[in-house]
Amino acid sequence: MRDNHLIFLRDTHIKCNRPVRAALFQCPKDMFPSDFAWGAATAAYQIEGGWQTDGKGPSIWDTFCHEKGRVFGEQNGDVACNSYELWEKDLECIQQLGLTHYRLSLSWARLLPDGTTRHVNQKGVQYYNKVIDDLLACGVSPMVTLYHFDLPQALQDQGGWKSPGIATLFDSYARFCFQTFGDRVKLWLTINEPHVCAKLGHEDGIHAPGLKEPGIAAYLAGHNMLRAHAMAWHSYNSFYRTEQKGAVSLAINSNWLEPLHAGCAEDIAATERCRAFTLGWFTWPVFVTGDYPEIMRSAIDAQSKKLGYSGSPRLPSFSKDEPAVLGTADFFALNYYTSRKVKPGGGCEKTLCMKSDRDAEEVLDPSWPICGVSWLAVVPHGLRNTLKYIKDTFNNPAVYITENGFSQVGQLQIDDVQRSEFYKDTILEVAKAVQEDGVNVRGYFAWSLLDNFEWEDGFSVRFGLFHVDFADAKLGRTMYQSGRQYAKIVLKYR
Ligand code: GBH
Repeated sequence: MRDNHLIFLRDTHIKCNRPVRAALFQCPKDMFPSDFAWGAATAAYQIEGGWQTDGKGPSIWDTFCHEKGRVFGEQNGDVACNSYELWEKDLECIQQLGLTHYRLSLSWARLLPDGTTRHVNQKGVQYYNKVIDDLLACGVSPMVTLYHFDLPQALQDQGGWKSPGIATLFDSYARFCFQTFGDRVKLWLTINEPHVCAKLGHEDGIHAPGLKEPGIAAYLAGHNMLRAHAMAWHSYNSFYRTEQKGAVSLAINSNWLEPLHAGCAEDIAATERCRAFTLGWFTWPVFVTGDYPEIMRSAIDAQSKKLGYSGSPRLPSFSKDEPAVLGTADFFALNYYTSRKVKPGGGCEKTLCMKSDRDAEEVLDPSWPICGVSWLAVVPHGLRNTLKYIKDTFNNPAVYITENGFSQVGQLQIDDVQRSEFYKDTILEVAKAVQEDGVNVRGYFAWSLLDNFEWEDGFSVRFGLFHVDFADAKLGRTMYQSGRQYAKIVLKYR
């Protein structure tokens, strides 16, 4: 298989069947593989600021935030944590946590202001070179995401993710990054959460580019994201892998899903549909069949027929003349936050939309605590279940948990006891997945290193292991108690 030569992804030295105790710190030191990645994650638009500094081009998030009514309190990422200027402060935070890995994303428009390689912004290259070199000098390995929601506005003006040509433009950008940084970066993610980019950006309109074209645009955008990802993976495979010896994947977000009523056939079927339209949408093409899940396609086609839609199939097909999508991931990258119960719902909508195609509604279990933002029900065992599902469904891949976290809203609480407990509880579930379920988990990245710009919620939702004082021009970073807790965990198990 492709990944045989990826030494660091082999599972041969994972010790399994160690006793997993009831509390994390009672577990032996070798509960996790010795080369396990202990990290934290961020994304360019959420932390960098410097939105037009040193020749950076605008991205769709710059545009979106500058429109009225898009983001909580009309806030934006113009300055955010100012990591463009304060990177060394972030590095101090990383060192205080004792991390082995740091996940960051590159701003496409900072490197290529109009999105194309016709013009390279050397200041942008210098910035990321410094970040990467500083990390390596401190013994921290970078994991780099090429795209975390921030398309260059110049490319949106040409149709963005809805335009088929975006795939080759993304591929050129990816090659440029492999060429420029790949001597030092060994873990790559092409696109972060294509599901979120496609649906929130093109169906619901609550993320940039703010399109509300239900039932059509999200499927098209998602399709072009998969084509773009596949092209970039093949470029790496053909031109860079032998020399650079890294690994490339895409980050998949997924809730853990269960039928609302365990024995109810309708709820079970709704759960299957819901899974197909979320996790399945982007994993079946890459890991399973090279095409979308059959139940997704048949549901969409049936709904088109029922509502008298006569255009070309809303869910596109992959062309045999293009690089195959199947097999284009060297590992599985999972962003896990929460769980949902599922029942039928939405199928009676009278207009085309994903809700009616999917006919499955996600609801909360009242026993789950809601922590911070309303969507984040805290269900640590949902992570273990998801990991086991990934092992069983995708033929036991190497898995990195590329995001997982807990948010805070309202009154600032530096002694965030609940979040500290959350990290212990969740990482214990990861230990069980490794030891009791034999899942080949290779790393865990907390979201996030810093409080940052939380998209449509602006700065009102805080996910950081470090608090950032956005009211103060110095943007001081202060470690939360949960940061100290995570540092203790990393120190014991790294
Ligand atoms: C991640 O997405 C992002 O990758 C990251 O940038 C972000 O900061 C982090 O989560 C924390 O939110 O209001 O019911 O429509 C996680 C997936 C998808 C979870 C959108 C919240 C909105 C739920 N997110 N979802 S709803």
